[in-house]
Amino acid sequence: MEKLIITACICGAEVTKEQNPAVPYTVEEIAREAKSAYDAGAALIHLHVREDDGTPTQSRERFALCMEAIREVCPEVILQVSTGGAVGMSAEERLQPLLLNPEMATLDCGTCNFGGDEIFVNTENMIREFAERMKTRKVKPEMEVFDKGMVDAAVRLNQRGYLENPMHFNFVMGVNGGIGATPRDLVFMAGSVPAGSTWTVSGVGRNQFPMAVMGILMGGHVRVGFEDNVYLAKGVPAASNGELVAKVVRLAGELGREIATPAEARAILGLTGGVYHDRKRK
Ligand code: KMH
Ligand code: ZN
Repeated sequence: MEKLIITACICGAEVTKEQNPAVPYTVEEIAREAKSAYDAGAALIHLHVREDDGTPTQSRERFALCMEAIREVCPEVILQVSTGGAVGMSAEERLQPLLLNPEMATLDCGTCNFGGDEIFVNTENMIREFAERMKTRKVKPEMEVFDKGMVDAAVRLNQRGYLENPMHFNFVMGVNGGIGATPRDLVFMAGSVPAGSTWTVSGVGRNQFPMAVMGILMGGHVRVGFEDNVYLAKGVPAASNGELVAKVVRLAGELGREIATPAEARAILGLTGGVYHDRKRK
C-alpha cells in the first residue's frame, strides 16, 4: 500500500482557545503548532491564519508572515492554504493566499449548512473561478467535499477542463449538513472518485480517529488537527497538534502502514509548482 500522507489542520477558522488553549492565533503560535505536527510525522499543513486576537483572516500579508515562519522551522513541509476561510467571507477575500504561490490550496466544491444559521457558500461560478485561478498559478487543488454530490460536481468541472488529473480529494465527514462519518459513508465516498485520484479523510469531532483508522486501512490518507477536533481522547484535550498526529502515526504503525515524508507526499500528489520548488530550482 502507498505510504500514508498525514495532513495537519493546525488552526482552522472557527475553533478557539476557549475550546483548547493550544489553538494557535499568533504567527509564533502557528509556527509552533506546525512544527509540532511536522516533528510528529505530518507531511502537509492545511493552513488558516488568525489575527493575534483569534479573528480569522485571509489577509495575504498575514499568510505570508505565517508561511515564512513555518518554513523557518520546517522548510520541507508542504503548505496548503485554505481558500475556504471563514463563513461569510467574500470570494476575493478568500482567494488572497493564492497570490503567494503555495504548492496547494483547498477548493471547496459546494455549499453546505454548517449548523444553526451558518451557510458555507460556494456557488458553481465561484468554484470555477477558484479552480481557474489555481490552474493559472499551478497550485494543486485539494477538493474539499462535504457530501457525495460535491465529488460529482468536481468530476463535472474536471470533464469541462477546469480541473486537471489526477485529482486529490478531502472527504470532510461529520459536519452538520454534510455526509455522516460511518464506515459505509467512507466506502461510498472513496468508491465515488475517478480512478487514479488520491483522497484523504477528515473526520470531524469525535469522528477524527475512527475515520483516520478507516483511511489507513483503505489506502487513503488522513487529516487530523485542531481545525477538526481538539481532543486526544474523550475528555482529554490535546496539548498540541503534534499529539494528534503522533496518535495517527501510532495507529498506522499498529496497522502496518508506513508514513510518507514530505518528499514522498510530493511524489504521491504530483506536486511540482509553488514557492517551494521555485526556491529549490534557484
Ligand atoms: N472554515 C470553513 C468555513 C477550507 O479550508 O477550504 C471552511 C474550511 C474549508 O475550513
Ligand atoms: Zn480549512
